[in-house]
Amino acid sequence: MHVLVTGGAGFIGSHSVDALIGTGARVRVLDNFSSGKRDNLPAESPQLEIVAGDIRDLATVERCTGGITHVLHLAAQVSVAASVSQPLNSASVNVAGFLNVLEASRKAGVQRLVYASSAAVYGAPRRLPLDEAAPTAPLSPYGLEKLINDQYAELYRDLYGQSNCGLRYFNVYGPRQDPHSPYSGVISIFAQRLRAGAPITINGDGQQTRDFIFVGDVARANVAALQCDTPGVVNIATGRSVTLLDLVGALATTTAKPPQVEHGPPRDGDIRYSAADNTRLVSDLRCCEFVPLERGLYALMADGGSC
Ligand code: UD2
Repeated sequence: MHVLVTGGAGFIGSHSVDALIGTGARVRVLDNFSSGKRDNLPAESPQLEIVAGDIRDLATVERCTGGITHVLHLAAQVSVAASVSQPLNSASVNVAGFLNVLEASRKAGVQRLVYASSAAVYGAPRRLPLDEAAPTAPLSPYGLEKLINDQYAELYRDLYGQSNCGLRYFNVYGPRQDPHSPYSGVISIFAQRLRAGAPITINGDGQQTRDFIFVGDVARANVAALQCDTPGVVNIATGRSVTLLDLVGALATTTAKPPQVEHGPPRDGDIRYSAADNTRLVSDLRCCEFVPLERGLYALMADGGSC
């Protein structure tokens, strides 16, 4: 495979690049380094080429798809909050930029396109667990943009027979997730505060549930999705949800001192319970083993360790 990874210097992107290089693939990263970091990528690899550029520029994307067999499209405006405060900018990256990648991939005759969708397309679940046929009702421009991606991808399958697949990531955690960014997940925030010996704040009673998946598992799923021809959308989750209190308990086993826990008010618009049906991930992408939460947290707290 000769794979173009857009957003390859980011959190999920850089782990996917590592996994792809591990399979022997050649990789071309396209990243504008707005949130991605050069340091996330291997210092030197004959298999790796890095292009600094923006997916909003069609000519750049077209140049980058030259000679490419597979595309993993992860570049995005990933902040839900920023999608609310700056919807035009968000759509320019997440809709127009996505379309550039879709169209350039089609014109270049790329064999397979895999792109990042999101559990945000489901909004507040009406029934659990969420399978891919669950009703979609995004609560933010970000969620809507990802849903539009799914619809465009389906249209390109129908119109042009393009082989593509959208991955609906649930709560991804692991090394290289930036705890300071506005879209930081709760685990990266808690890990950073525990390392600093600072208290952690649980929003509400801590009984809310999430499906936390280790980034190494996500990278493996990305590679598996590139290597098969499964169409449509696939939930990327472990199939096991835990409460926030359970999460704190698991984190406590990785630290010498018990964490100081404070409770704040529930977060506005917070989803109470989330749980994923990952049957398609297991049966179609054949990803059936997931790093247990305790082990993933240990790797994270050991700073940058892998599982
Ligand atoms: C994800 C998105 C969020 C929004 C939501 C829609 C991320 C990081 N967050 O939120 O922007 O799209 O999905 O479904 O992608 N929490 C604490 N203390 C903290 C931080 C968080 O208690 O310091 C709680 C938070 O209130 C929530 C849980 O931890 O109940 C998980 O929060 P999250 O932001 O990691 O993920 P999620 O799924 O709520």
